[in-house]
Amino acid sequence: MREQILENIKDALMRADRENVTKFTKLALDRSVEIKKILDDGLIAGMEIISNKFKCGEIFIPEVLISAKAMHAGMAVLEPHFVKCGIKPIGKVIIGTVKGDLHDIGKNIVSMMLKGACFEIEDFGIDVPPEKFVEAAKKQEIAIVAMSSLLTTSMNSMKDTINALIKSGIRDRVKVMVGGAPVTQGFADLIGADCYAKDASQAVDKAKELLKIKNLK
Ligand code: B1M
Repeated sequence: MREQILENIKDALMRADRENVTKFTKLALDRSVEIKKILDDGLIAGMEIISNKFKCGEIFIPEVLISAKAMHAGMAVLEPHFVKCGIKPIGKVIIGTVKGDLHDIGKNIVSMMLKGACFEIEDFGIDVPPEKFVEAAKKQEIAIVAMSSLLTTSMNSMKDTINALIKSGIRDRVKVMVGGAPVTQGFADLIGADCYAKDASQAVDKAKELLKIKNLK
């Protein structure tokens, strides 16, 4: 039954059927399916199928966009259940998809899971220029600058942001985390980031590691 609900979420996402994505995501929660399972085996699994169809030229940008909206609808159902921390935030993270890049699904999942793990999050959204990260990090006490990129053409903006942090004299005050489909550990090392995470769960573990926090959630 639970497996069937996850199948239904995947299927609704593939059909870009927002209403049913919402309905089956709620139903999965009602049936006590673990949130991470709903995310991984329902929503993200559905988005992977969309990705493959897009890659093969079976579907095009408009269809991908509508499925992305359905994905956001499912995530909106899950979000309040992630954010049940109730203790003092363990550090502030500013997060955004870098300049030139409009992809935000993965970034939003990372943001949601970090929130759920008691980090305070300021999400700058998409197409975030280096100056915006730097300005925020100058004005407030920021623990981690977190950047997402989905395009090989936007990855260099991560390096530009790190350079801008160095130039403004605050690089030593913050940790930098990078991620996104084309990003690798090698790339993170090359640009001088403090850490790379391959998915949202790892982003939470690595964020805690960066701040040397253990045994929280
Ligand atoms: Co775009 N797109 N897209 N797209 N799109 C890709 C990325 C692409 C790989 C598809 C393909 O050709 N196979 C390709 C990039 C190729 C490349 O650079 N080498 C591509 C392209 C080319 C484009 C356009 C240029 C297409 C065009 O216009 N001709 C255009 C660019 C627009 C722009 O950004 N300037 C474009 C547009 C779009 C849409 C708007 C239609 C839509 C985005 C909607 C949205 O995000 N609101 C879209 C989508 C949906 C995709 C695919 C199909 C799916 C991406 C996704 O959401 N995956 C994608 C194909 C693919 O990635 N295989 C593709 C699901 C998501 C859960 O995974 O984002 O990887 P992901 O996030 C993961 C991890 O990467 C990680 O954790 C997440 C959760 O586990 N992670 C982090 C992400 N950020 C992290 C940050 C961290 C740590 C971990 O720390 C800070």
